[in-house]
Amino acid sequence: MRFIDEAVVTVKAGDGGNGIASFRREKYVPRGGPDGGDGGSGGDVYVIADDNTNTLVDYRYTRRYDAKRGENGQSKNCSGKGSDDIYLPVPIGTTIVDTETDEVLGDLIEIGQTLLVAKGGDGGLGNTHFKSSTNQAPRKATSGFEGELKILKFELKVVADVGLVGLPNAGKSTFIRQVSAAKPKVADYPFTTLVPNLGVVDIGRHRSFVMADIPGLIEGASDGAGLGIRFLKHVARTRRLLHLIDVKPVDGSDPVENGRVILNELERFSPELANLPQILVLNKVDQVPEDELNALCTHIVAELGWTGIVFRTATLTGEGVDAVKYHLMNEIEREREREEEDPIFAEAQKERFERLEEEVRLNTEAQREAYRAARKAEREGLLDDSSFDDDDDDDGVEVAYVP
Ligand SMILES: Nc1nc2c(ncn2[C@@H]2O[C@H](COP(=O)(O)OP(=O)(O)OP(=O)(O)O)[C@@H](O)[C@H]2O)c(=O)[nH]1
Ligand SMILES: [Mg+2]
Repeated sequence: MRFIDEAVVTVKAGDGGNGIASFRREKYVPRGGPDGGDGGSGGDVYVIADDNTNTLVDYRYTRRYDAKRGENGQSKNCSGKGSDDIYLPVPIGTTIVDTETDEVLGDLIEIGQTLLVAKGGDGGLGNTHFKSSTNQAPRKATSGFEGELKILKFELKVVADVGLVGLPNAGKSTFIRQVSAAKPKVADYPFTTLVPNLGVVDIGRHRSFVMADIPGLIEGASDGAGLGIRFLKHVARTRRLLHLIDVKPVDGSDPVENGRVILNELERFSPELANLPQILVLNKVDQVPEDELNALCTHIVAELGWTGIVFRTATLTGEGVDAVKYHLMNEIEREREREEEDPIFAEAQKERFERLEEEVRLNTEAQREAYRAARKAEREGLLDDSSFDDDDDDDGVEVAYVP
C-alpha cells in the first residue's frame, strides 16, 4: 500500500566559533607576539537509519534540531572546541528531500547508514594567522562561518503492522480513530469505509506501529460479494490481524455466526493470511447489561472454538482499547527484536511474507478475472467492456498521512 508517512523538519548545523585576537603576556617579554586561537567548528547534522523506529511520528513533536556552535578560540594559541555532531534517527527506507530545491539528498536503506544533511560552519581564524613581516602585531581575527540551515522533508513508505478485519459496522473505523490520528468516517450503516485507512499508533517516544482499517468483509466476499476481498491485500504484510466482533449487532444477527463468516472468508481467500496471528476483540460491550456480559463473551469464544487471545472493548467510549494497543505494541516489538537477533527467524518471516503476497496477489487477480467475466456475461456482449477499470492497482489508494 502506498502510504506515505511524512515529516518536515528544520535542521541547523552549528556556527563556527570565532577566532580571537590576543597577545602573549609573559613576564620579561614586553611585546609578546599574537597568540589568538582559531574558533572550533560547529556541529554537523546527520540523519541515521535506525531499526528501533518504524515511523516518523516523533518528528511531529520536535520539528527543529540545532547542532551546537563551536567554541571561540582562546589565547595561548588554544583553538576553541569543536561541537558534537547530532544524529537524527529515522526508519530504514526514509528518503530525505531538501524542500527548497526538491533535491533528494539521499535514501537511507541500511541500518546505521548516515547522511550529512547540514554542515557545521568552520571556526574563524585567530590573529596568529595574520602575522607577517610587515605586521608583527595583527589585531585581525575572523568570525566563525555559519552552519547550514535546511528545511528537510522526510518521506517513508510504510506498511501496516496490524490489520483490522470484521463485518461492516463492527467498529473498525471507530477503533482506529481511538488509537491513532487517522479519522476515517464512522456511521451506523454498512460499508461506511470504502477505501483503506492507515494510522500510526503512537505509544511514546520511539514506540509506534501502523494499523490498517479496511472495508468490512461479508459472507461470500471471497466470491466478490460486497466489496469483495480486494482490500485484503493491504493487510497481507501485517504481523497481526485484529478481528473485531460486534457482540450485540443492531440487525439481531448472531455474533458467533458473524465471527465464523470472517474466519471462513479469510481462510477461503488465503490460508496463509488466515494463519497470521489473530487477536479477537469483542466490541460494543457497552451494549450488553453487565450481568450478561461474561456469559455472552464466554459463549462466543467457546462457540468459535477460539483458543487465542481475546479482548473486550467498547470502541465508542474507548473502554478496553488501551489494553489492546499495548498488547499489540509489545507483540510487535518482540517480533521485531527476534527478527533482529535470529537470522533464521528473520529469513522465515521474509519467506512467509513473500508467499503470502504471492498468494494474495494471485487470489485478487483470480477474483478480478471472475468479476470481469461475470460482468461481460451480464452485458451479453451488448456493451463494449472498455469502461471496466483494468488498472492493476484498481483501488488506487493513496492514503494521506493524518498528522
Ligand atoms: N454502542 C457502541 N457503538 C459503537 C461502538 N463502536 C462503534 N460503534 C458504532 O457502530 C457503528 C459502526 O462503526 P464503524 O466504526 O463505522 O464500523 P466499521 O467496522 O468501520 O464499519 P464499515 O466501515 O462499514 O466496515 C457506528 O455507528 C459507531 O458509532 C461501541 O463500542 N459501542
Ligand atoms: Mg469503517
